[in-house]
Amino acid sequence: MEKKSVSRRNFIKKSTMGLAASALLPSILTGNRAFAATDKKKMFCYQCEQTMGGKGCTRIGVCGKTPDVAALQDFLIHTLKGISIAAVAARKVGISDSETNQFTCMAMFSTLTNVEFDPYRFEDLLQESVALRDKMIKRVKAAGGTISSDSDSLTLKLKPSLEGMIKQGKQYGLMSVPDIDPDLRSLQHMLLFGIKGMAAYTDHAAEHGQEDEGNYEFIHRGLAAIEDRSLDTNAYLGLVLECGEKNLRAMELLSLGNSTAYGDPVPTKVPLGVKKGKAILVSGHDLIDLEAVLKASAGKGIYVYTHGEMLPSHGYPKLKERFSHFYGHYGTAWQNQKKEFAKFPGAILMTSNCIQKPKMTYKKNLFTSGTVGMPGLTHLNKNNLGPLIERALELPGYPEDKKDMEILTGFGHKAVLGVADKIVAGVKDGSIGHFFLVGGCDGVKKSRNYYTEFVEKTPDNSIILTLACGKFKFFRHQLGDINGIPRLLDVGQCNDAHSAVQIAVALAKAFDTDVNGLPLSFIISWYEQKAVAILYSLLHLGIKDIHLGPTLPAFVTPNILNVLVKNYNLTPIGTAKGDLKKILG
Ligand code: FSO
Ligand code: SF4
Repeated sequence: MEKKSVSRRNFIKKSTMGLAASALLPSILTGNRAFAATDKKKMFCYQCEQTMGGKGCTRIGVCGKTPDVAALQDFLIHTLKGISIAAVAARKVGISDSETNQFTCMAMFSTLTNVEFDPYRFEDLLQESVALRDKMIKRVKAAGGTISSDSDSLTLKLKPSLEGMIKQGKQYGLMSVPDIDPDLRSLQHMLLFGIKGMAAYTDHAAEHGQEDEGNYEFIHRGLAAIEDRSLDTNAYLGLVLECGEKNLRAMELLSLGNSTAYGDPVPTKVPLGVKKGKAILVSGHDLIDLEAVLKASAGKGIYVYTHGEMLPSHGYPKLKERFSHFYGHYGTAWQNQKKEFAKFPGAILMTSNCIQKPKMTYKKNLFTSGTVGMPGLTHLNKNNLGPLIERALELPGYPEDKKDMEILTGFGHKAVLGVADKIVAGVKDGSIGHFFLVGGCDGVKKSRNYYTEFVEKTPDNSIILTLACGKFKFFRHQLGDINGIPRLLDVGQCNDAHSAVQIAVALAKAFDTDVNGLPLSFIISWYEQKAVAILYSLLHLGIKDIHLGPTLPAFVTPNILNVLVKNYNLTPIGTAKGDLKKILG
């Protein structure tokens, strides 16, 4: 494979140049004028759990995505299918292009829920996408290869204006292929959303220089397959499971990147209180950007706090040891940011999803980096954090120390397996009766309180592994310990599902069984497409009896759900009490 030629960080967003993008938007981008009054369905998106009415967002996204941005995202995905068809042909003649591979992942990532809301960013991505496609087609032809597909994703030309691209993009909505069998469409969308999640992890891992040609090959083959009208349901089911397999590898690479850079996570106490002084809050998943913030803010009287999915970063020894101003954790999960960011007395950096449209009260304090973006916010990169630091110094910070409890994080697979003998002995002598993995995403719905209640009701002789932002439903709970092992173990971010799998596989080995033979239950909460990819990884591993909630994906038809129920006994969550009774007998 060719060496990396570009970094996604080289891409300068228009908002980076100091333009408040929202102020520049023509009315077509901010109002409803782009669409005929009779057109009630201005968009269609059902990729996440909070989709309107459990069916689909058709007028505006519950997440705030506008019909214009939805059209641009759909259009971008379509052009990426063109790149993918060309990339599949290119590999047949020995060409794999690093720039195209990385671009595909970064562009896919920008279409995940709560990532990129800036239409101008999609204009740039579309132009880059079509340029890369054309370059790839030329290279295939020059190498004697052939591209036989008749998909217009290979030939379409972009309209010259953003307004034109929005209109053009309307043709490529999720429901745009007429007369397609609903089960086939369901599987195509399952594949698309899984690839989106996998692409996000692949993009993060590539930042660390951790890449695998096999994953890029799959992403292109999978996206190209969605344009292939000859495939049947079995072929798509196979690709969905392969997506799960490749996603495990993507998460492994990210885990490797993080621990190579910052050490293997170790159990670490994280204060929930605050220190007197100026303050910066870092949210999202990107540890490289967090490190850059720590470097840029050192020696300036600023304390750095984590928010949301950034909590497990405290467990990485090389971050904790090097930066004494890396203090504690503030707030909970993404859906509470409007309330929590408004009260934070410092500057805030969002390094990945999930961003929400900011309130005026804290808009000037909020910055974005990486793939995430929002019109009107200043986008930064790790080499240019000046505006974040300046804003933190302008804002009051905390006037005095305030104590609160401490919580524990840093229970990656190496830390947990370091006490494997104690765990095995505990299971053998009956002091540990069951393991639960209660993890995944948090979200707005009240029905997510199931996860809090579930954890509260688990028996005292059970261990709870948790990961991702779903942990904020119970992260302050004091569950005690079993023979010195805390009952609540924070394995990490959503991508650390890889670590949880390592723990499960090692325990299965110790007990001479498989993961399904362990006293281990998976209680998963999903929200966006990374969680979708993780679910496929668990299915690929053959894990059965997964309890999934708070609702099932709208993009899975009853027939496809039946297949998952029949083969994996995938179960929607019921009541905490009822499910626990069923599980424990
Ligand atoms: Fe949460 Fe958002 Fe980590 Fe997701 S912050 S919901 S699965 O983006 O990535 O768990
Ligand atoms: Fe609706 Fe979710 Fe799509 Fe946003 S990402 S438009 S909330 S389905």
